Amino acid sequence: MFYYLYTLYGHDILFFNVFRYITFRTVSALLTALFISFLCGPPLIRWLKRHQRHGQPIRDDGPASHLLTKQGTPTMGGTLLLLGVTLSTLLWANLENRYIWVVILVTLGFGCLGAYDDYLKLTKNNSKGFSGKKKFLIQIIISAIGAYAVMSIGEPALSTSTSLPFFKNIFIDLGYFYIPFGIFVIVGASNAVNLTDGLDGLAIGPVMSVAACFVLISYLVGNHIFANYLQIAFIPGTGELAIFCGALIGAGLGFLWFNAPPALVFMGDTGSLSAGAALGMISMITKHEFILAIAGGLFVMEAISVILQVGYFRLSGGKRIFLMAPIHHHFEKKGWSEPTVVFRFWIISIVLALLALTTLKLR
Ligand code: 57M
Repeated sequence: MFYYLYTLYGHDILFFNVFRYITFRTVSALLTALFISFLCGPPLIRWLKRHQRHGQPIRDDGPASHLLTKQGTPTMGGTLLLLGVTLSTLLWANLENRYIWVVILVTLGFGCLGAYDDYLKLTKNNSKGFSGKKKFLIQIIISAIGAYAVMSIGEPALSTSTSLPFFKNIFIDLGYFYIPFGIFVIVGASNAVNLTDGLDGLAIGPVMSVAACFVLISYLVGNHIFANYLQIAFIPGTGELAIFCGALIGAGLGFLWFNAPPALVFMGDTGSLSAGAALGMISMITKHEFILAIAGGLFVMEAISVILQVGYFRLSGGKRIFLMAPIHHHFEKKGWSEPTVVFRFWIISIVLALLALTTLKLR
């Protein structure tokens, strides 16, 4: 919306020219989303607590400490995240940019799916929720639509391609395999964040570090001078995604204010599925899906720990590789306190985001 102040009145009112700059609008989107979270957080948490008699159902087979400390905590705090991201992006992004609408709609689609799952868990008061198969099918459908939209909007030359880190100007054209690839990226990112969200603040930290990484990547990929200098894909219009990423960081900081240990609210599948899908979508539009795997390496590590644990458990007739999966529970079982696990996983995430950014130069 503010972008229109520049296009409509920038010539007459000099100050409005500031709204043309992506950098200014990205920082403004971050601060706006943070403000929205602080404003709406307390009343939303009170409302969630009032309408969730028992709060998040806590499984009895998890770490014993969880049963003692987490009973009654409301979930679906992801609505706060989605409110901040969506409102702030609508205020600060150029709404004629179709990439912005694709990311917002896919994010909200996954958010609604997660909210329905959270609602079923609450009404049934068990951690089962929506049928896994149906949930997975809906995720595939939304992701396929998102991938197709990216194909249709994108530059024809690169619409079905992706880039490889460390290689200059090498693009792999996936043709129609781009859609299954997109489904894998978006559904994979969404569920990896979902699995990671098992300790206070654990998921939102890396979501913000990855979003910060993609603020820069979106800006560079959308700027032909920087893209040519770094010899990465130049994709006009992706710069606006920096504003969405800025809003995601701001809303994430606001959510973390209430999710910091001991959490007053959990994001729920409402937040974890949507945040992961958003990052997956942005990595596809900027043609840096493999960079997402590096910057989001913590999410990859968590998902792989589950795959290895479940696979080995089935193949070995009940033996385990980890004390408990996902891997954050393994360290809890080894005696690390919850904040210790969270802060150390954040450190890993920040290092991975910095490594991911270095690949832009190491080509
Ligand atoms: C997503 N959900 C948290 C909260 C959050 C196949 C198996 C690995 C699946 C996995 C699973 O159930 N994953 C679901 C993780 C849950 O958090 C809710 O879910 C939302 C995210 N989707 O927003 O609403 C619990 O996590 C804790 N929590 C916090 N603070 C937060 O800010 O403390 C969450 C957010 C909450 C709360 O206690 O209730 C979760 O952990 O379920 N299963 C598991 O992760 C389980 N692992 C497991 O079964 N391992 C087995 C095999 C099957 C791999 C093994 O290792 O042998 C663990 N989780 C639980 N109990 N709850 C361990 C058992």
